[in-house]
Amino acid sequence: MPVDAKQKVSVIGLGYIGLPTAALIARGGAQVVGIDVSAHVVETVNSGRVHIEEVDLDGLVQGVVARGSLRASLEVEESDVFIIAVPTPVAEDRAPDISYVLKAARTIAPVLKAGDTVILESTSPVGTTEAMRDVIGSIRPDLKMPGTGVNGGGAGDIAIAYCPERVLPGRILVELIDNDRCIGGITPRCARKALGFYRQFVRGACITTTARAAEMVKLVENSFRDVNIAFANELSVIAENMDIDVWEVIRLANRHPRVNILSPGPGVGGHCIAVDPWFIVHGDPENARIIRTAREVNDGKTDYVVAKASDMIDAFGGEDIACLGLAFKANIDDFRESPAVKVAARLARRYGRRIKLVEPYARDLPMEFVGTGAELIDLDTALEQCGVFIILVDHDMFKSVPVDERAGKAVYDTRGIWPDQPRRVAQPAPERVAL
Ligand code: SAJ
Repeated sequence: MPVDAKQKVSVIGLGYIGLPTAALIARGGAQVVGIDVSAHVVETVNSGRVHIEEVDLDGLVQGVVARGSLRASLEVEESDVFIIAVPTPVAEDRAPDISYVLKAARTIAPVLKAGDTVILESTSPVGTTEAMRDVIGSIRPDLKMPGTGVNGGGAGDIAIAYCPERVLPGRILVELIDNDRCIGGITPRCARKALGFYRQFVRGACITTTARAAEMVKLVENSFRDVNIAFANELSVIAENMDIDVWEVIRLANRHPRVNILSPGPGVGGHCIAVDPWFIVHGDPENARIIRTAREVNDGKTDYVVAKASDMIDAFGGEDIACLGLAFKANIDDFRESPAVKVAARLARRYGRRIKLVEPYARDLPMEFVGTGAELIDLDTALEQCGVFIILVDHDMFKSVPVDERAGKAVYDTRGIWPDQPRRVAQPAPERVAL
């Protein structure tokens, strides 16, 4: 979709959201500068390459850099629109860390001019966009800030808004264009200004609200999913204790027209769903009871899987163990915050070289396994060599193994991908007869 070619857009932070966003806007026709603190990232992008894995991103970046519509820099410069897409991690005590957002605000403040638009996209605790406005206002007393009367206030000389990304890793370039966007202004006028910008390249509906509501919307979306996965994970433990197949129960319950239970697994991974609920808990610890418990249930599921997998491994003596999958979810090569890595690494520390890792998306042995004796092998070798299978990720390649190829294997299946696997019972060790 065409973007006003006279417009200059700066994207602060060239990560998983910033770089695809910058490249898409550049493809639309605007002049885009990507700002990053890493010289390596800046050099990589300026040479038309990418430092992150995302479907089709490499070709897109190569094209827009070659055409001169995207370049990267360590230094901010004057622009018409500034998009901030920097990390907002949680600290050890689960408190959100918005220091990168405030640092980005301090960095752009000196180059802002009346008429500019500043949009925060990073997942942020409620109130962060206003905090960013106050930081900018304190550095630029000559600019009226929208909203509260900072530097004269009123409508403000610049527009400040919050617009969360909600794209799914692996589909980022598609979803950046097709998904609906929720655009929260510090004032309604700020929201309208940001809306005009997004409408140039977003096909989905763009809906305006306040900055605080938009901040909460993002946190609520990911908490909704975390709570619902926790429900499925809790069911899976209860069903296992009752010797019932949880997958069958969920399949049948979901035939109810208004029930839609998600899938259990070895825990929740990735850098969003397992993190963002803590922003709400931190904002209102007394009342965010279900949200906190869901986090605990999902993290607890990982410990539970380690214990159950260990029981099975112990029951099958000296056999080699295949851990199927390390990615944080199916069919992607992203291992960040992966419960599969956590489970397999703990098993590797306990069982050493008996642990074989099968991950078609990994080129090398991930760091967590160095020195454990565990090794990366392919699926065929695992099927020949291993007697015990711990299924951690539902990659299509694993799902398609026919039942005769896995006959006789002992399987602990956290994703329910081999429902027809015959149960293998461990033989008790033969009693020694005293001579
Ligand atoms: N998972 C389950 N059971 C399920 C669904 C997921 O155990 O039924 C697990 C996955 O295996 C994975 C984790 O949850 O470990 C997260 O996977 P996901 O596919 O639900 O989500 P992400 O982290 O890839 O992307 C999410 C998306 N949020 C929602 O679906 C509400 C995405 O739209 C957001 O933009 C993204 O987080 C983000 O950046 O916040």
